Amino acid sequence: MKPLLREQFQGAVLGLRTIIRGGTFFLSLLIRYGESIRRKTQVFRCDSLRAETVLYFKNTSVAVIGLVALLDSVGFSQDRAVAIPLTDRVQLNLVYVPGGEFNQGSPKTELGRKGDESLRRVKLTSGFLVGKYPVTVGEFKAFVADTMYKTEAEQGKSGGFGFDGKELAQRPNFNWLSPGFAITDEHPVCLVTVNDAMAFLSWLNKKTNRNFSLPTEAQWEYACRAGADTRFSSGDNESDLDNVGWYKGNSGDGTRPVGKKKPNAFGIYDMSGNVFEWCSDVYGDYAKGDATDPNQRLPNQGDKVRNVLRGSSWLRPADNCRSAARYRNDPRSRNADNGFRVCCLLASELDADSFIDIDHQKLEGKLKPSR
Ligand SMILES: [Ca+2]
Repeated sequence: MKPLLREQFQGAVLGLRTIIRGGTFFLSLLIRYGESIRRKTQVFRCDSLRAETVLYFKNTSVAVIGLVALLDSVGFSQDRAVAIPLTDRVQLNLVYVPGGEFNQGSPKTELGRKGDESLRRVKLTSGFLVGKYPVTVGEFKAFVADTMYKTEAEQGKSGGFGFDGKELAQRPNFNWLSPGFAITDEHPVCLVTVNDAMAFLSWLNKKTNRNFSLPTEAQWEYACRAGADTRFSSGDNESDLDNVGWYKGNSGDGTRPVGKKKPNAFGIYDMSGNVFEWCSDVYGDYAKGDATDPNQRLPNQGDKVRNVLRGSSWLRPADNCRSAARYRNDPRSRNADNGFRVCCLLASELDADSFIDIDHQKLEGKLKPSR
């Protein structure tokens, strides 16, 4: 879908590798040169000069080794991007997110905070791959072309909730192909229900022999924050949100093509705003205390079963786009600001490597740079 981006990415990795190799070569020269000076100074028995020279080269070597390691680690994390071909033109881009711990929810002092965001420490024991973007119209088209799938908004007679120029309203002709505003293949798919998302995921799993799912609410927030405890992944202010997300304040009347704002620290785009994203959890209060790999299966007592939606949308104000903000809806609801993002839990880092090797090979064969 984005061959140019892919080439830029490969170019960056190649550049980094060249720097690392060049740095290593330079280091070996330094060591050899240092050795010859050391020998010479020994000959002249200039002990203090010798000691200084040795110290200098020792420190330089440590600095260069550190720099090489740093560059290498950057190259390593960049390598953790995966692209899976869906057709000969369309690819699904994924980012590797390592397991870890984070503070889910928001502190009581956070501006715009709601009562259902109680702070807790969450541990995610496994790394996972997550969509670099929300699933796009182009990617959803690939699925529909293969399966002739009809979304829930297309199945009945009442249609979905599209944008009527003022607000979301239900009309028979509103569906993922006609949400009430202009879209291209690069826009996030919207007007999809949980069942629609699950149908896409089961097609993807058959196609790739993997185990894709919707992210859990905790995986989603961890991936969204990318290490940031601020209101948005990019900072605390509305201007920070403007850098990373499409919301009511900057989007106009509709979704926007994915990947046009800045990514977060994990390299993931459009988490805040653009479309809400379905999560696998049923909405309910967070359980008290710390949690490991939480995935809520039961609603609060007396509540209907509703699925969690995260990230908010083009239709909502900044507060709703905070990383901790939670929303929920009937899993069958079909709105022009609801979409989803894929997730694939990995058993180990090794699993990520096998994924990357295989899919890069597939990619080389199937996606020609000329396209
Ligand atoms: Ca989003």
